[in-house]
Amino acid sequence: RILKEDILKYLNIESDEAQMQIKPSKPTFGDKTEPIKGFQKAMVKTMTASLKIPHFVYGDEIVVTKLSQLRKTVKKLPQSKDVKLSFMPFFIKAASNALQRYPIINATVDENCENVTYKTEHNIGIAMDTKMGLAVPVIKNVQKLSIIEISNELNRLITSGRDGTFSTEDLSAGTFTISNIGAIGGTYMKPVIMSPQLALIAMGASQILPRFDEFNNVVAEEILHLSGVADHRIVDGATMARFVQVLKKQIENPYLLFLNL
Ligand code: CAO
Repeated sequence: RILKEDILKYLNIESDEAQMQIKPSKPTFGDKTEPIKGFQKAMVKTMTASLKIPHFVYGDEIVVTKLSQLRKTVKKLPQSKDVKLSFMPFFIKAASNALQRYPIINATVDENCENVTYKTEHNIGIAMDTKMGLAVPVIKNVQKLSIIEISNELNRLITSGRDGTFSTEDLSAGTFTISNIGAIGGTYMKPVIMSPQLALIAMGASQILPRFDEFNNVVAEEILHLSGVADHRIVDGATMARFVQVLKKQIENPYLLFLNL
């Protein structure tokens, strides 16, 4: 059962403010027309362009039991009391490690689909639900950052999203995107590529579910579902599947994030 407090926690807002946001807005009488502007206008342009691309969707489940335990252990450390370490910095690092092995996933394509550019920087866009609407700020050069550095940069961008203070630089030069829709809720998604990028992954909400262990005993595991999409003109299903399997292995065995084996 999802408690109201859980929803408030996910939304990260105070209860009075939440009352306003969770309750459906009061019915108004008469139709209302308003101009499409700002981030929504950008969404019209980018999503219309993206949906012209032949996408394929690929999904898998990821066991995050060990990652959750790691987060709980880190949270208890006195030196981490000022660090807000959600699942995201781990997902971002795992994606970057996997991108190193599959550079075609971190490439862009030109408008007429004649040239592919392999990018050296892992500039990972984060789909973000901000008060202005959907924004995709970018964490630059993830391949050079530690998980704590990624977390600090993510939290800076979350604050900018909340305050409406993104710079143009924050919103540009993405080479791959992650959408953590699970922070709000939901299991599966069919995401849309951020053209000219070639792939994107979306993470669902983690759930405790029964699974079999190696001795065929039923055990409780924390599981989330990943839904990935790729531009099928350039990326084939097998490459995307291999990329996701590397990423999945890193998330399921978090020590691999540091060793990147
Ligand atoms: N499953 C379960 N719990 C999750 C979760 C998931 N997939 N993702 C986050 N959570 C938990 C976090 O662990 C945190 O709990 P604790 O405080 O106990 O650690 C809580 O939810 C709040 O997380 P958060 O939202 O503050 O932080 P985040 O780094 O996980 O996510 C951001 C940041 C920006 C990705 C997220 O806030 C957001 O905007 N998500 C929506 C993305 C979106 O709109 N996608 C759609 C794109 S297409 O329109």
